Amino acid sequence: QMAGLTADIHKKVQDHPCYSEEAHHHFARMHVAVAPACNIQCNYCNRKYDCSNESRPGVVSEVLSPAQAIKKTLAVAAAIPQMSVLGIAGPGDALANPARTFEVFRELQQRAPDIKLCLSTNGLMLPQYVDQIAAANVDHVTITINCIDPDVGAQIYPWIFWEHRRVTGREAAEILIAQQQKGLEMLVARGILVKVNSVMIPGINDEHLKEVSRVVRAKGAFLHNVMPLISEAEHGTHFGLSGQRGPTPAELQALQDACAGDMNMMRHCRQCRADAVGMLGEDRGAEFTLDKIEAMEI
Ligand code: CLF
Ligand code: SF4
Repeated sequence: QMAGLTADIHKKVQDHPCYSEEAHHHFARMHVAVAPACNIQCNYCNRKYDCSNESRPGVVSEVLSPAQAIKKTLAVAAAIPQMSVLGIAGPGDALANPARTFEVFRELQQRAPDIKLCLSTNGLMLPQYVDQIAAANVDHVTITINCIDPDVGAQIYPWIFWEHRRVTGREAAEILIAQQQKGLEMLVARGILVKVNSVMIPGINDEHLKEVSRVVRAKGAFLHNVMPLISEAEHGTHFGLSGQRGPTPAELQALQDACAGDMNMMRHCRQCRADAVGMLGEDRGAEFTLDKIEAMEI
């Protein structure tokens, strides 16, 4: 599946547990929850919980200051030798909290240059920050792209916050889609590896995601990760409360197979929390709570 990579790309993916199926058996990732604000509303999100663009809804992460996040990262890196990647993936949107996000990246680049930096975003502010992302040595960016058709998007995103005002409906989806696609092209042009996450929402974007997959591949995305909508009513999301169902495992796999004709598919995503620590599927966060970290000498 990953055959034929250039040496440069191989180097970038070989120790990233999300970008390489093989690497996830040997390398760990961690997230620091430094990004509380968000600039859009997704119908599959409950804003009280973590960003479900990148993670499983229904869990809440303790928000850290940049200084606390840096200390935590250094502590985890010292304790878990397999820890190769630091990601910022919420609990809101990394680029809706740019000062906090880039402070963490800048400091870590100085103090722990071996740790790969990873960023996950809804893409709304991506074009404005591509230069800063490249300057921060971030090699891996995930954009959540659920549609390229604004009529589909209007059913997923009730509003976005754009240029100091709230924009709703089809117009909101149009702006978000344009920003995501432009951001993708700009990242690819700078040699940054892009993973596209898509949330599969039966009856809304499931058929459409095949076209999304073709388009993002044509623009140079490296990997596509189709994740199932999680819509239990207790998560309190719009979709959950309105009775929208998530896909069955068979439906998810059929769509992943259909998209796989076009590009590398990620099939080992564990929908991690915004404060996840450890190997994929493992959560060692309880060993690194704030009180424990504050007590450590780093
Ligand atoms: Fe984190 Fe995401 Fe980077 Fe990985 S997670 S910011 S790319 S380091 Fe990975 Fe977790 Fe799936 Fe995300 S398994 S939810 S794809
Ligand atoms: Fe929620 Fe993430 Fe969507 Fe923002 S981008 S509304 S935090 S799922």
